[in-house]
Amino acid sequence: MSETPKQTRVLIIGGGPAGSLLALLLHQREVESVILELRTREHVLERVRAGVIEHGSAEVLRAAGVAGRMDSEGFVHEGVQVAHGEEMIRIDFEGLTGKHVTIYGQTELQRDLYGALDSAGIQLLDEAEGVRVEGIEGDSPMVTFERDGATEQIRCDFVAGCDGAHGVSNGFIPPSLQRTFERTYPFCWVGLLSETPPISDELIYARHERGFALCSMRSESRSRYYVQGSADTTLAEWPDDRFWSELAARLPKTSVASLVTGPSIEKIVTPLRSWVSEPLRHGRLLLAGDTAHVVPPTGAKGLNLAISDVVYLSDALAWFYRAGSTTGLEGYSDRALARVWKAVRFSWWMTNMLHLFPGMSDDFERRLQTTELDYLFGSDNAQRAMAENYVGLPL
Ligand code: RFL
Ligand code: PHB
Repeated sequence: MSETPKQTRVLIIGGGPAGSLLALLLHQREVESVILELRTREHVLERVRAGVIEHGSAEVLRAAGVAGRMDSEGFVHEGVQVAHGEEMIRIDFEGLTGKHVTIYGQTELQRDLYGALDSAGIQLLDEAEGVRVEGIEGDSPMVTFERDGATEQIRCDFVAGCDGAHGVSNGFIPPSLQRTFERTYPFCWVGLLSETPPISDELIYARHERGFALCSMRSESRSRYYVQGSADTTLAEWPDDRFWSELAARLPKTSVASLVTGPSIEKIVTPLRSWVSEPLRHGRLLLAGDTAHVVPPTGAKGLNLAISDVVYLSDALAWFYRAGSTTGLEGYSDRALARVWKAVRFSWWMTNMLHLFPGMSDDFERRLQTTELDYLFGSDNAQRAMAENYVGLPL
């Protein structure tokens, strides 16, 4: 294990995409940082998560020097398919917005980020447990944690909380100064990864009377699929056979003809919720990514918000170190939240339009849902609005 430094400028809690990219962006601006990660590197690199990189996020990764593999191995997608029963339309991102998205697994991106941290000599202390902070209301917070059986301390100028939805940083803001907003959706997603060629060249988002389904991919020979399940479902209820037949039942017959099934190599159940905690700053503590906001995966926005947060945060910190100005830091929370809420809205819209809501016996709500799709299918303007949000609003 590498030796723990006694102090640093920015102490980053969490070595996921938000924390790793923040450290790189700061390094480019000559601001030193240290990352504390709870898990082992191997564990972080094994997590299968996001797949869609927005147009602007890809540009950020290029400017940070970590896009080499993404550009050579990722897939440029100029549109997505939206299905409703047997009907299917294409949302033409490139034609409607002049932009596209890149399909590149978060697992691969995380590998690239760790490689870049190592090349830059940025310290990532993994297996750091029990992290706690003191003095965030003053000028030099102290961070204490346990590592390799010893209690360690690092003094810093700022603490960046990037420890994801199950982290602790968000809890360092006094509850009386925090406001949280939450919507839990009454269903979850069952996800399956398989060593099979993707069903189509583009992602398919499907609404069906049996529930939502999504077809995505990781490579020419690896596919990622999701189906909506009940809120309390467990993996035990989803043997591969059931998953494949349920997926096939929810897709248009023309697509099912190209579905290649095979054994799963990974399977998850993930709940769907929207959750935002405001503000993103308290004294010298700054929050970024899933620790401050979670969106349902339907809009493919979580990773992209982690990226935009750390772009804004690295700007604010660089400004502080370059010019001694706290203006950027003071404006960070509002600037980041303005973009976060637009992604919350889009993810909520996609989720509402495409899922079967168990309580939706109400004919009025059902009609509105199908009318929303009908409108999207028939209106260039509605398609443009979806495309604009999907490829990512400007940073
Ligand atoms: P992460 O990735 O959870 O990383 C946080 C890191 O902090 C560590 N940690 C701690 N470290 C120190 N001390 C503690 N006390 C700690 N507690 C936790 C963790 O071990 C971890 O390494 O959060 P970050 O960096 O904010 O990144 C957020 C993204 O990972 C997340 O938003 C996306 O994966 C969401 N997401 C998607 N986002 C997209 O933009 N496009 C997609 O297509 C997309 N698909 C998805 C998704 C998330 C999914 N799941 C599983 C929730 C699909 C799914 C199924
Ligand atoms: C994925 O490929 O895992 C994926 C793609 C699009 C989403 C969510 C997940 O909206």
